[in-house]
Amino acid sequence: MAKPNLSPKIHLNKDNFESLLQERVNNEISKYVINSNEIDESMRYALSNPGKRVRPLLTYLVGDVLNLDLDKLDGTASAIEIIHTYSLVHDDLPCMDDDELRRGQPTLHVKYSESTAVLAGDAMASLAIDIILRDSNLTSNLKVELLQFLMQTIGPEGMILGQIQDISFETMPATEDEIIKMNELKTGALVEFSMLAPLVIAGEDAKQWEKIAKRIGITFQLIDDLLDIQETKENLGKAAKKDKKKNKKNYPICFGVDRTRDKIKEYQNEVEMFLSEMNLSTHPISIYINKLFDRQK
Ligand code: GRG
Repeated sequence: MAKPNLSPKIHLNKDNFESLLQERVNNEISKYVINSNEIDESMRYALSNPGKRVRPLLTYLVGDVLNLDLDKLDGTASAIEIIHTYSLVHDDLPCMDDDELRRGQPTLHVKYSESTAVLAGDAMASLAIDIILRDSNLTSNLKVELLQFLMQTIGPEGMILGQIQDISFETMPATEDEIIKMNELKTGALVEFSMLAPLVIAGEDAKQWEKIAKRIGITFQLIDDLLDIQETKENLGKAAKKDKKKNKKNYPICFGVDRTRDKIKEYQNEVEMFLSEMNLSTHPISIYINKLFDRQK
């Protein structure tokens, strides 16, 4: 008698992939924050608020293209969303962007306290690293490779550098190249990691994907900046129309909405061309990437 298949391969299609993958990563994350103390409670609060889960979805979708068993990506996808949530919690602090609303709920420091928000962010960084270290689906060599890449992504040459540039530019001028570089570091780096981590796990060449991921990462921030100007806080679930008041040097503030839209279109066309060259135009990854380019929140 044939053995029952305990881990059937999920067939992602254009109608089911988004809800299936969101549910998958939410389910994974809920396994890691289970204690009934204040730090776990505050992390659970931040992690269970309804984010779009863009980064883990990109990880799973690239993994699907590579025909990877999605079990091999669960730990990494969860770690990525946890790091992203940590960055939002710290970004919202009074000493940074000083925001009171995130994902439609009071920010963590408003709900709990500033010290809890600092510690919850720190704890999420440790937790994410620990999840990768303990992932029984990955070899030791892969864990080291992934963690080195993740540390470069989030560290003083990655997201943290981008964030400090963002803050510094509030009180000094910035060139177009500097603004694009800041976007690439503070936002693009983690998007790139999300898309390239499956290639590390699959042991495959990442050259073509690097070009795609870089453009999506930068564009994700350009769209975020446009939405800040054009949307309401009710739609976004976070503060809107704040960047100008804070003297932020983002792309639409410095170069206008039309030029920002042109820049987004230029990157979108290039990404579409790369995906088409890889015969992926009808794969869910292309559908999802187009959705990101057209997003309203
Ligand atoms: C090193 C992780 C880390 C943090 C320290 C605070 C900080 C440095 C960096 C902040 C980077 C940051 C918040 C960039 C903005 C990225 C961005 C566009 C966030 C919004 O992402 P969405 O739209 O949000 O995916 P949801 O809520 O849907 O997850």
